[in-house]
Amino acid sequence: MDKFTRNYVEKIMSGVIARNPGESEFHQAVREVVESVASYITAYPHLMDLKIMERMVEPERVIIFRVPWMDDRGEIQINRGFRVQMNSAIGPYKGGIRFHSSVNLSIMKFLAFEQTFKNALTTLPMGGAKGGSDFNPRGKSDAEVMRFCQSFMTELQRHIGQDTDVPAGDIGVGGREIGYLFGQYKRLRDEFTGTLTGKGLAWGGSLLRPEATGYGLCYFALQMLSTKGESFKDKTVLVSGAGNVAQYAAKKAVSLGAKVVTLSDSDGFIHDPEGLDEEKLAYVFELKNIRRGRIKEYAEKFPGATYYPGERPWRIPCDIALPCATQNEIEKADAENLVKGGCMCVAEGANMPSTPEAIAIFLEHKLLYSPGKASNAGGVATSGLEMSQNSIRQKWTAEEVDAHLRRIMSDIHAACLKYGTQEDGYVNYVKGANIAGFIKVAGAMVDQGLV
Ligand code: NDP
Ligand code: 2IT
Repeated sequence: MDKFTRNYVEKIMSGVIARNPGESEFHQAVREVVESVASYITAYPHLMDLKIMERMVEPERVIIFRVPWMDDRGEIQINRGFRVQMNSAIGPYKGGIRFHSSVNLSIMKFLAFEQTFKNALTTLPMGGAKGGSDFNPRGKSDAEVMRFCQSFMTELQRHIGQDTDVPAGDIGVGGREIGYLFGQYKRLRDEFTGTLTGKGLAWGGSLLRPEATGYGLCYFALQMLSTKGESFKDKTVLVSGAGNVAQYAAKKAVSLGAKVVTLSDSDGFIHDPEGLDEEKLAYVFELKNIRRGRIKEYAEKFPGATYYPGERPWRIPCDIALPCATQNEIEKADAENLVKGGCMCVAEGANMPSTPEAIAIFLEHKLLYSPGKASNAGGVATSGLEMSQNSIRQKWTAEEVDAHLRRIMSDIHAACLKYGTQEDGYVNYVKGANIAGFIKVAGAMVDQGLV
């Protein structure tokens, strides 16, 4: 990077840090994108004159609201709700809702910022947004979750709509929560529209939306592996998380011939050296989705597996790592362990699971490494397909949706190769994804004038 471009990066970053003090996750996400696209921007000075990057880092709208609700004991609880509408240059705002005790404005902004570029990569017309609450669903009854969702939607409904902003799930928000949110939206607005995605199959949902992020991740990783003549066959795979993305990533990896040996949650991880099979996967689906249990129960059920409390999976030797839990779950020492353990490919299912120091290790050792905004885009892409089906009031078959998903993941991979292939042939997927996403959004912003 030349001096002029380096100065440009630091000028943008000092502005972002001054205007968003203490929001470290947001700073981290912005820096990664700005460092990737700065050389492109300084080569096209009109993008500097139009202050495209300065506009991209300022959300179009941020909504913060009180969410009061009553728990099962009759005690009043107050949570904070968020919706960050980051960028609508290429379509209505689109992005998930996260319910987790760690949710704050920094996390909402980083996710909405990432979403903007991810959605651009999907080839579909969707802007970027994210929402959520510091509500912790763990240990709550169905009735408490329902009352919380109804209160959350009572405020959110005035800011969303099928042509305005279309939320979906994320951590802590799955089919149950989308159901309660949709029911309240429909009641308040008296309209049955595709304003939320991830809906149930009987009421507007798309086949394969639950599977889409994990399946799409494996389709993308397969494309990465095939650049080296490799596949999932007989590979040892580490998966982190045990939720929606992790479950379907593990399922697809197993069906492609891999041996998946770990899963995790925020309390620890399980290592099953024999690998998950159909029976074990079915147990995990029942444990997590029906009983809402903890992953340590896996090791009680299958004695060949060991539970490691308070640890992450990354020190287990592997060929492929699929982080599918949360942001910054792979730190520098974890990345070093992965390299030491023989890992050749890290494909992110979660959003920003690797710290900048970890990414530097992957790039230095020339691993196949893809950022979440490229490799986990299958989820939001299939949300886009759900919106299409809602608009034309039709329902596609699983085969049709899967064919779209495969094509989209392959197009995203091609875009990464186009903008990320270095002179020595190494593909920097971070750079590729960021530049490809940026070009689309920036072009639309230029066309639409100063708005
Ligand atoms: P789920 O709520 O279904 O599962 C989340 C999993 O991650 C759980 O096992 C959870 O464990 C674990 N986890 C959450 N927070 C932490 C934490 N702070 N530290 C360690 N583990 C944690 O969420 P999803 O599977 O939907 O989401 C997982 C990741 O994928 C997130 O980064 C999300 O943003 C991303 N993503 C999701 C998409 C989707 O379609 N759902 C699409 C694209 C990306 P515990 O039960 O202990 O909290
Ligand atoms: O991070 C993500 O892409 C999601 N949580 C899915 C968003 C969506 O609108 O389907």
